[in-house]
This record gives sequence, structure tokens and C-alpha cells, in this order.
Amino acid sequence: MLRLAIQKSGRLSEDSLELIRECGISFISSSLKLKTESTNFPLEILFLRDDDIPGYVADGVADIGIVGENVLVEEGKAHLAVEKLGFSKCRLSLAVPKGVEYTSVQDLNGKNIATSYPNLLQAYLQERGVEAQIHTISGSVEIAPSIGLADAICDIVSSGSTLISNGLREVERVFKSEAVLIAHDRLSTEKQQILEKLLFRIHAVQRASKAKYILLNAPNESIATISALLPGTKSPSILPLAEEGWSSLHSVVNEDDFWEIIEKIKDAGAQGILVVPIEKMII
Ligand code: PRT
Ligand code: ZN
Repeated sequence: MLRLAIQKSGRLSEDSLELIRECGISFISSSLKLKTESTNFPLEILFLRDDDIPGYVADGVADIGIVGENVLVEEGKAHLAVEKLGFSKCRLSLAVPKGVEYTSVQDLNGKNIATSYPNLLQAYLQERGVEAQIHTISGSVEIAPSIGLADAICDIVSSGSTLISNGLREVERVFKSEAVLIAHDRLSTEKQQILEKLLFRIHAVQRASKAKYILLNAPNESIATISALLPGTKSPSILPLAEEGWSSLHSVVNEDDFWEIIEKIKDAGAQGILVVPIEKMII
């Protein structure tokens, strides 16, 4: 049995549970519970505050966990990271009041900066030879300049609207973050094997989320050109159509290259293009 710690309620909770479900792991979830056990995989889920997750995993109270890299690195536990998960993307940024002149990070010398991430901020400033007074506060960092507590702030930014509505301007990106899977560094052989099974499923889900299955019809003389444009897992599957001189091509394309590829294969003579989502992808 492997123990996974995830955030009880917050920005990471829903996507963490969704990932586990997409891995085909079923469990009875209840927002009131502190833990639950899967009905079809040797996994127990603990629901905790995100800040407590790195510590619990480091101590072995939980075997694995899902947490933001910002919290993990701030707590000095980056070595526990196993896999980036691609959700809860955000950045830790420095921001100053809109009207204040700012040319470089050197302008922060001797200034007061409010943050909930003193270690990440200190490392960033030190690397650039900036000496500032860091005020550690646990919440509502964005109001610190307006109440006279600080000249600047260093806080998590996602859309940027919190900064704007508080009259602040983002000036430096200190750290880029996303959700990561972390693991205790001395798991038993049995637990390590369960983790590997889980990682195998996570990889299949991650690959599928970026890939699209593409089907199209093409005149036989265009097959070579179109095949060269379709990356696929290997080469595309080619099936003859009932209509003489035409074939159907099947392949997989990456979401990022998708629009560019579609345009090129249309120009090369492809017709009846169908693009469908892939649920799982094992290569
Ligand atoms: O109760 P618990 O301690 O478990 O949760 P929490 O309140 O400490 O954390 P939570 O749920 O707010 O965030 C969990 C994790 O989500 C963070 O550690 C980040 O890794 C990630 N994340 C992603 C974010 C954001 N986006 C985010 N936008 N964490 C916080 N914010 C906040 C930010 O602090 C600021 O107040 O949202 C505001 C900025 O958002 P924008 O969109 O206006 O820029
Ligand atoms: Zn927290």
C-alpha cells in the first residue's frame, strides 16, 4: 500500500484528484474525510494542507505527495521531486506600486519587501547582489505596499489580475512553478514497485493529454508528402479506400504543432480530416 498526500482544499485539489482518476484509480471521495483508500489500486490518499505535504513525505508519514514547486523549494525539499505534472502553473514574481520608477532589480537595494516565500526571494536577491529587508507574512501580501508595510512584494502570480487590482506592477519573475509529484527518498521495494506502476499510468495520461489522433483521406500520389508531415509514434497507418486511387491515413499529432500541420497537409491534398482526443497513450 502506497500513501499519497494531496491538498485537502485549494488550487491543487481538483487537478490532483482528476489525475488519479485518469490513471484508472477509483476511490470514494468526501470533502469531510482526512483519508480514503482506493478500491482498485494499492493506494491510500491523505488530505492535508499543501504546506505540510513536503514535510510529511520527507519524514515518511506519506510515501508520495502532490505539491506546488514553489512550496517544495521554499521548504528546501527540492530533492524529493520525481515528476512535473503540468498543472497549477504559476510564477513567483516581484511587484512594485504602479507609479514607482523601476529599472532593474538593483533598485530594490535597501527596500522593504513583503512575501510568503522568504527563502526563494533571499536566494534570488543574493545571486544578484541585492540587499533588502524581507518581511515574511503569511497572507494578503498584495496589500502590503498600500498599508505602508513594504515598498515591494514577492508573491505568486497566475493571471496577474490580483496585482492589477491592487495597483501593482510585475517587475521580475523570481521562480516558475507547477505541481510536482514528490516521493520519500527511501521507499521499500514494495512501495517503489507501486510507485513505478503509478508513474507508468501518469506518463500514459500525460502523453495522451498532449496528443491527438488524426484521420484523413488523400490521393495516393500525396501519401509520401503527407506522411513526411505527420510525426506519429512511428509512420502513419495507410488503408486503401473503396474509391480507386485514394487512401486513408491515421496518425498521432502533438497539440502544440497541430494547426501548423493541419494547414500543410490540407495544402498537400488531404480531405475529410478528423481529429479526435486520445484517452491513454502507451508507447
Ligand atoms: O490551505 P492550504 O495551505 O492547503 O492552501 P493555500 O491557500 O496555501 O494554497 P492555494 O490553494 O492558494 O495554492 C496552492 C498552490 O497552487 C500554490 O502553492 C501554487 O503552487 C499554485 N497556484 C497556482 C497558486 C496560484 N496559481 C495563484 N494564483 N497559488 C496561489 N495563487 C494566488 C496568489 O497567492 C495571489 O493571491 O492567487 C493570487 C494571484 O492570482 P492571479 O490570477 O490574480 O494572478
Ligand atoms: Zn498553504
